[in-house]
Amino acid sequence: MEKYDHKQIEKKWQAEWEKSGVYRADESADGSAEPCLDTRLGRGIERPKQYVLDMFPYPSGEGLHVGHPKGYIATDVYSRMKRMQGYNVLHVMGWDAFGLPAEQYAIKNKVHPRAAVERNVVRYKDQLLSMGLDYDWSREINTTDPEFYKWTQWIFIRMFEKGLAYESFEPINWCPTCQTGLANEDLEGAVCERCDTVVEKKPMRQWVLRITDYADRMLVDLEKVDWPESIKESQRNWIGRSEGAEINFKIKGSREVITVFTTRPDTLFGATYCVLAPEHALLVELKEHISNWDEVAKYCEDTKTRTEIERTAEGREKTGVRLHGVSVINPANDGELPVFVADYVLGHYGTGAVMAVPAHDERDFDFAKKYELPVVEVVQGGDVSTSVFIGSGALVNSGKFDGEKNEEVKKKITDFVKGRWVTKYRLKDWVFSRQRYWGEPIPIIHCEECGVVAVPEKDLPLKLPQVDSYTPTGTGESPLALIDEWVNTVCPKCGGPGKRETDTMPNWAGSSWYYLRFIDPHNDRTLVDREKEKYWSPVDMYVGGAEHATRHLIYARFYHKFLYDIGVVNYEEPFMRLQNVGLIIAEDGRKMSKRWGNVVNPDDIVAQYGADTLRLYEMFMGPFRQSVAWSTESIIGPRRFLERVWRMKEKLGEVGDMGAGEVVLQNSIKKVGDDIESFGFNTAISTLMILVNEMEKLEVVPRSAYETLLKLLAPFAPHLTEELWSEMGNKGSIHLSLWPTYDPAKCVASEATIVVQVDGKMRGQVVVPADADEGVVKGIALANPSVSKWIIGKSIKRMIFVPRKLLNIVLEEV
Ligand code: ANZ
Ligand code: ZN
Repeated sequence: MEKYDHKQIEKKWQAEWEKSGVYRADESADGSAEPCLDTRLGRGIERPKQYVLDMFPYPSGEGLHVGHPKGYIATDVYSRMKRMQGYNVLHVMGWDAFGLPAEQYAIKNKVHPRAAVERNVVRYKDQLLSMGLDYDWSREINTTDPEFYKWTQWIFIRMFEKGLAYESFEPINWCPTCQTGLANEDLEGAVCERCDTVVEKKPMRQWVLRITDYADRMLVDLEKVDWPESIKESQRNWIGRSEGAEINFKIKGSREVITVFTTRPDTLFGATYCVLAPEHALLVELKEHISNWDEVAKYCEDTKTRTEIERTAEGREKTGVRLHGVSVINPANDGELPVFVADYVLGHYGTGAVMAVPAHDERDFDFAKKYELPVVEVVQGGDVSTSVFIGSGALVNSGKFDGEKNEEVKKKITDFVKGRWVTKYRLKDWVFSRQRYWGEPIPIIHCEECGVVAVPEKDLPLKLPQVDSYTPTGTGESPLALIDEWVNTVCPKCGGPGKRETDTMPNWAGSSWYYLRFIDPHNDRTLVDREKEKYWSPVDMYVGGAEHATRHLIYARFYHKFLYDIGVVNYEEPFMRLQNVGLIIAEDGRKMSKRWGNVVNPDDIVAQYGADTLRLYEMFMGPFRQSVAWSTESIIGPRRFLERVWRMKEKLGEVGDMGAGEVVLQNSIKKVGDDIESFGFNTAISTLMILVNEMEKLEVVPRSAYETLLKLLAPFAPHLTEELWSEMGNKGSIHLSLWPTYDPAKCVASEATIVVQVDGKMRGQVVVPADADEGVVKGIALANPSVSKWIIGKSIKRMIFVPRKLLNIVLEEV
């Protein structure tokens, strides 16, 4: 009997699929009134569309390691099942190739970024192809392709026309290492996300997108999407909507007022001082009144280089300076209060000024202790002489409001002092300028006569010029500023001399809308055909890392809503379902990285064990969302499993039935389908393993049962199943065959949840078929990383098994 030889099978089928185009999306329904039909059962049934998408990669110089494809394999399994179930599937791949990493790689390796990207794309694509992924490669896109970034620039111009892209001169985050301005989303705490350098605040001219205009819709529409709750919650926090009051405090002896923003107007009677942010414009206006101006001015100057994260860090010692000669009147009780400047109050949130209530606000409490300011309790329930009280309770020291519940007087007190009830957001406008070479040029021309003018649409794409030196200038200008022939141009409005904008876009620009271009990748008239878009959008299933929660996923939703408003797209949200992929970490428990020398290259695994084994292993390692450690040793398990499926063909018979195993078969059809649908790939695979155990007990394996097994396994092991399917004499690809259906009557709900103990301590739970024996339960339990981590490296002495309930694994003593 010939052995399972992945080397022969895999390359052969990859070439065959490429030739026959099995994974091409059916375009017959694109932009036409005709539905797309499934005729596999003879009569035509309408095929619903299914758009499955991966967060497309930046093709790095190092190529893929085994951690990268985990998400791609998952969407591949998912889209294969969907295709077999009769969906018209769109599953696509492209390259997010602009941005700092590509540029830094190019500088380090002394190649032009374009050449580096081209080379890396070839390598990435080869690697993905070797894994048998079912992408429709006829739709491949690359964000650095002028035909693509023409539309990235086009969107910018539309935003500019609507007043959503504007020039600003405010201090922004500046990374001294990367030598570029950055958005808040590019920071990890106080440091640059790319290079870990502490960022500075630097005043400079830049382009900014008015994402805050969409804050509310982005918040409300989270209800419309089926995303992990944790991701929705990070977006809610990032957007940071807060309701509260704006209240005016009159400045004594002046006509000016300090307007504060507070979410706790109920504590107004307990305010004992006010604080202005160092950036607050009133400070300069009050200069005449401030007797210690020099001290104040120095404090403000010193604040400039400190980031917000630093300023608001919990537990950081509070600092500030009192404004001598300035005081304000509390509108609730006419009390006279001192005023400070302190950097724990931020210039860009609320009104840049607060009323401080030390009894009920942590930061104010710390500050008041340090500067010996009074603490006045107004909400009962704690002991404010020793600690701050932030709970709720009845009011005291609050005039006519005494005795009322604090929660209920917020609006009443606001009205009492003629305040305004308002909504504020933490989200900031998006700093969109980068002073780097490798990005989309911002399509703007500066003219002395006309001001800022957009590049006319007919001149798009505005191509990135070839340069000799693309290293940053260090002056805060992009390298493009050094190319006179490029900078000097004609104003499209008046024909006079103009200068091109030299900043480029951030690497998030292309990824904010790329998913639309896959729908219509070769359209040179519009970004995407509206009818095609209507058919394919929104993305039904989107898979990628959770680290994108407050970056790419915020930006893309903003872009999408804008495109909706200008009539480019038909739906308000881009991604209906989202699944987060857990990391694969290295065997040593660290992140896989060249730096640690612990990288496993998928090419080696594919060569030695085959792509099908790699795929099965990655889906079996543990729950999809969790991070798991790679173990080259464990790959042999999935490989042996495939060999067993391969050998089973020797026992095939045309007739015969599964006998008692029929229930297992029926259950497996249901469970594998349900599990793939919910991204429970590891349990789908255990189900298949149980089914194979059952089938191996038979003298003769019925052909129909074997075919069902192959179909259920096909999404995970597409090459092996295709080979066996064709050997059995079937016409056409197994990947276009009908997904098996089950008979609910024959499929008893017979599962049991078994508690797994190691040396008597509970280490996990596994779901198994109710009649599973000790061996089966052991196999499933050991596949569970939370159990196996207690066992690795030790030997099992004996096991105590209580059917349907418990498995206790007792280890040898060491
Ligand atoms: C008085 C007060 C009393 C406050 C109290 C809180 C508790 P969120 O929920 O994040 O919106 N605040 C307002 N503007 C600020 C700024 N620019 N920089 C720093 N802090 C600022 O927080 C709103 C609260 O944060 C406001 O309510 C204000 O302090 C402070 F017992 O006002 B509060
Ligand atoms: Zn940096």
